[in-house]
Amino acid sequence: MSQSLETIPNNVDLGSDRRLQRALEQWQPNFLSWWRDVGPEGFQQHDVYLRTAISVDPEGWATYDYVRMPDYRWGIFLVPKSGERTIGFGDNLGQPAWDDVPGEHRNALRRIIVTQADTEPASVEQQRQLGKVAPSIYDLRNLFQVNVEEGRHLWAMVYLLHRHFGRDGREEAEELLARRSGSSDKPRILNAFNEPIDDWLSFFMFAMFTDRDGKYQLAALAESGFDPLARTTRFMLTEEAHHLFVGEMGVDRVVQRTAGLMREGKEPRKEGAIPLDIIQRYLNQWFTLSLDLFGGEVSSNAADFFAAGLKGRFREDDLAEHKAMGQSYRLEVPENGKLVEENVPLRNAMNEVLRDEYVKDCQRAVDRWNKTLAKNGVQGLSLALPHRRFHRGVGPHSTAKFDPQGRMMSEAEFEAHKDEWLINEADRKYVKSVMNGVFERGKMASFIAPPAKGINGMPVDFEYVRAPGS
Ligand code: BYC
Ligand code: FE
Ligand code: FE
Repeated sequence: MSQSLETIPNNVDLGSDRRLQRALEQWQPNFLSWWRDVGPEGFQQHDVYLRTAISVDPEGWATYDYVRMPDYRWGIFLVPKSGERTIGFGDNLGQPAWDDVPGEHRNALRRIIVTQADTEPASVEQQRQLGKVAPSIYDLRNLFQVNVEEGRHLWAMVYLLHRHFGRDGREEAEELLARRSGSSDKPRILNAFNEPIDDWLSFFMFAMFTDRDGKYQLAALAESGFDPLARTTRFMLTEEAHHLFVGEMGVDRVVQRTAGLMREGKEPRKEGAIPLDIIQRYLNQWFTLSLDLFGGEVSSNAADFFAAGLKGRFREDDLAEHKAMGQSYRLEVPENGKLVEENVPLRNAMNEVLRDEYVKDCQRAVDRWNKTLAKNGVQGLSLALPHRRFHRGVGPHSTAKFDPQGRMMSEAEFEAHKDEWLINEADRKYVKSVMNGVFERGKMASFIAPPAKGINGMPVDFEYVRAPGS
């Protein structure tokens, strides 16, 4: 049987608020049927060695044990209040942070929370078919770990909607279970969350690049003047670190396998590994889809969110000033077929300011992958981030075409080269052909090197996922 409400691990004193309890009690069975319908396919009765958040104590916030996914204890945890927090940026700088939603910011906050929330179930839906073709049971377990935690992130946002947004919040919480990734009539809100993820290279790229957008968005919301949002996103970031690890190291292991074969003078394709040019196209595709998630380069929404104290910058505390007034940000934007310089008021460029931090972090990971290539004796070949103007679907750069170096080109030129730069049909077909489920302890699929170590001190060949009755 699934959890009852009393067993929801939480540090928000759920038991004391009858109205909230009722709302969550109604939502919970709908969540579980959503999970059964569109959650991970085929492994619901398996025992999975999962981490479960049980408190906010940095020393012991999680336990590890075998759990069947529908029995996972999706909890609600907010980082505890520390003294009297004040708003750290914008027009309300220095005023006490809000414990409740100020009327004038209600719509904006609801929109931010719903947008954040929508990505969590979306990603679970996108990844639901991956289990069957997992490259190892170590990876299978990591996939499910990410999936259940995205489920918990949905709980975290639904708690805010139920607790602070009344009937509107309850309606939004239902809608979060009604939209579907990739659906034509009820799609998920943000574009990257409607893209298919049906092979593990896409999954690793997604966890690397798209979950990493999550890290930066959550970090910006962790600065929020709406204190419950700040405290819940802070705790979400604790879990997020593992998702990013799964992505970055997953790609690294794919690269390592390919490089190892190249060093031995072998052709990666002949060995069921993934050639570097395909890896590069997957990187190009997922990096640019994820760049779009930061919103337009020039955004009055972003300026309003910052001014109101709803969404700050990455590590706002480390910055020298917190008003972002009287400053500008230099952008190059396409206009009538060429790039022109524009000076944008800094507040209107907040999406781009956050994207800058993100791009730096992505570059660090690409440098790591290139080190892996070099360590394996691969000379003269490397991976690279494409220019941030390339293949954009949101913002001014989406109005023109650019190559991966950021040079503007005609639509026809772009079309002629598209298959060299973005995932093409042959790539998809090939990558799919090497996705064969490997479920023997310690064994790895042909396209990936084993991880350096296991999970929670367990060996790499630990039985991370157990079939029912075994
Ligand atoms: N797709 O003013 P603009 C995560 C819309 S990931 C489709 O530039 P704004 C996770 C926009 O809504 C983190 N539409 O945008 C990862 C607006 O529409 P209206 C998720 C888009 O508002 C992996 C119009 O275009 N969290 O947690 O400044 C697994 C003009 O846009 C897109 C958040 O996103 C797009 N990509 O910025 C699991 C945080 N981008 O007003 C989980 C909350 C923009 O014209 N969200 N539009 O109808 C936000 O802070 C903002 O909504 C955004 C957009 C940063 C996303
Ligand atoms: Fe998440
Ligand atoms: Fe995540």
